[in-house]
Amino acid sequence: MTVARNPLLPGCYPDPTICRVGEDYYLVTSTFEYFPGLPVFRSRDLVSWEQIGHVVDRPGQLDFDGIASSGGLYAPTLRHHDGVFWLVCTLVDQQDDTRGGNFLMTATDPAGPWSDPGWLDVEGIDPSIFFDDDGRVWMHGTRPAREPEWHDQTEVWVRELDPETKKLVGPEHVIWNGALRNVVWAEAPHLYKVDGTYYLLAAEGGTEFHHAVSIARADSVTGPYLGNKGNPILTHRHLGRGSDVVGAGHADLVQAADGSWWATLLGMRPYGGYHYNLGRETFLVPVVWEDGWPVFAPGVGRVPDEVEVPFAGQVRPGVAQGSGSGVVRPDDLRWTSLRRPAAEFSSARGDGWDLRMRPSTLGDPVTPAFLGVRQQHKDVDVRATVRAALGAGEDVGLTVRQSEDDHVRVFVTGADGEKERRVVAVHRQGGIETTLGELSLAGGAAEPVTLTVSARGQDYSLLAGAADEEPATVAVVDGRALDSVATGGFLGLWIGVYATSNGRPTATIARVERFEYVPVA
Ligand code: 6LW
Repeated sequence: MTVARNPLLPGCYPDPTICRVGEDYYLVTSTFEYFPGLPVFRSRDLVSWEQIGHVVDRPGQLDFDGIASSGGLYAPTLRHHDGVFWLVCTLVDQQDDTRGGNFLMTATDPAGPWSDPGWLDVEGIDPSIFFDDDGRVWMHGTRPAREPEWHDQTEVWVRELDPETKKLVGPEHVIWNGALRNVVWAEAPHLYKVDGTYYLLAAEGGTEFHHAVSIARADSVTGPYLGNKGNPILTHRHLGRGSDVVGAGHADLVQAADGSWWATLLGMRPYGGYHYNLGRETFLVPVVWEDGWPVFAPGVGRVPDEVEVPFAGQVRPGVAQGSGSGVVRPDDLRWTSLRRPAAEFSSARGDGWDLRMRPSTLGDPVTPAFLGVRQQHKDVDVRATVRAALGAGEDVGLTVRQSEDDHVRVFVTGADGEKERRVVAVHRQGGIETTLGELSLAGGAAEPVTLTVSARGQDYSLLAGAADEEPATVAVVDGRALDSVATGGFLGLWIGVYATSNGRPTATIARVERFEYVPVA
C-alpha cells in the first residue's frame, strides 16, 4: 500500500485527463500560451508520475504567434484505442476567432512524436472522445447554448466521428446543460460506458470557486441523459473560501487494472488570503460505484490530502512525484518558452543557457527570449546566475510571470559609459509599470550576477548580488497582485529568465550560467 499525496502534480497543471494502457497510466494537462504544450506524464501506480514528453513540441504543429496569455491550448482529452493514443483539444485565440478551434492528434508512443492536428469542424471548447464497444466513436464537447435560457448557459453536444476520415458525421445531439438550473459553464464533458450504461461526467459552475462535478447516465450514447439525484457528486464550494482546496472540478475517470476506479481533477490551494498563485493543480480522488452511480471520495466527500492506493506497493517504484530540487538543467522537461520553441533564441551550454537577446519584451504576446518553469511550491528560492556584456537599454533578468500584463522582473540593465551594474525591480500590473527598487553592484559588465526570487508565501523578495557576495534585497512584492484571482485568466505563476533589448536591434548573448529551483521545507 502506498499513499498518494495531493496534489498529484503541484503547480499549474489544470484540466487533467487520464487513461490507462495495461499497467501504465498517462495524464495530460492544459498549457495555454506556453511551449512545448500539453505535457504527458506516465505512472505505474497513480502515485509517482514522471513526465515523458509533450504533445505539441515542434514548430508547424500549431501556430500560437500573437495569442495572448490564457489563450492557446485549453483542456485536452487523452484516450487509447487499438494501439493508438488519441488526443483532442482546443486552440483558443481570444482576439481572432477565425484562428484555432478543435483538433485531433494521434501517436503510437505517448512520448511522441504526435501527429499534426486534424481540425474538427465544430465550435466550442473541452472536446472529448469516446470509443464504444461496437466500434463507433463519439466526439463531445461544450459551447455556449444556441438558445440560452440563462446567462452563461452552455450545452454539451455529442456527434459521431468517422475514425478513418477523422471527420464528424451524422446528426448532432445536445445532451446536457448541467445538473442545476441556471448553472453556468457545463463543461469538461467525458463519456464512459460502464456495465452497458453510458455515463456523462461534466463540470459546472465555472472553473473558479463554484466549480463542481456532476454525473448523468443514459441507455443510448446520444441520450436522453438522466442526472444523478445526488448531483453535484463533488464540489468544495460549500466549504467556503477558507478551505485548503477550492474549485474542485473538471474530473476524468480511469479504471485501474484491479478493477478499482479513480478520478483526476483540478483544484486550487489558496494561501495568504483567497489567492492561489500556484494555479489550478492536479488532484487524485478514489471512486466507488453504488446503485449504478459513481461516489467520489466515499466517506469523505471532498478531495483528501492523501489517497491510499492499495496496488501501488506491488509495482515498480516510480519517479518521485512533483518536481526536483536544485539546478534545472537544459534537458529538464519542466522548461518552457512562450509560443515557439526555445531553440529559436537559446542554446544549452553546460548547466545553463545562452540566450540570444531579442528586441521583444515580456509585455508582448510573441516569443521573447524567455525560459521558465512553473512555481510549484509556495515557499521556494529560484536563483539564476547571469552574465552579459549589455548594451545601452538592454536587460537580463528573472521574472515571476502571470501574463504579458502582469509580472514582476528583477534585472541587470546596461547603459553607455557606466562602470557599475544597475539592478532594477519592476512590477508590471495591468500593463502599467512601476519601479519598486534599484541598486548598484560593483564589478565589470561581464562579471556574473546572481538574481534570486525568494517566495515565502505571498512575500516575493527579489534579490541580487555579485556571484561571491551575499545578495541584497532590491524589492519585496506582494504576490497577491499576481495570481489569477487578482489578474483574471487561467494560469498559475511561472518563474524564469529573460533577455531583452527593449525594442532596439541587438546581437547580445546573455549567458545563464545556472538556474536553480529549491523548494523550502
Ligand atoms: C477549460 C474549461 C474552463 O477549457 O477553463 O472555465 C478552461 N472553464 O473547462 C481552461 O482551463
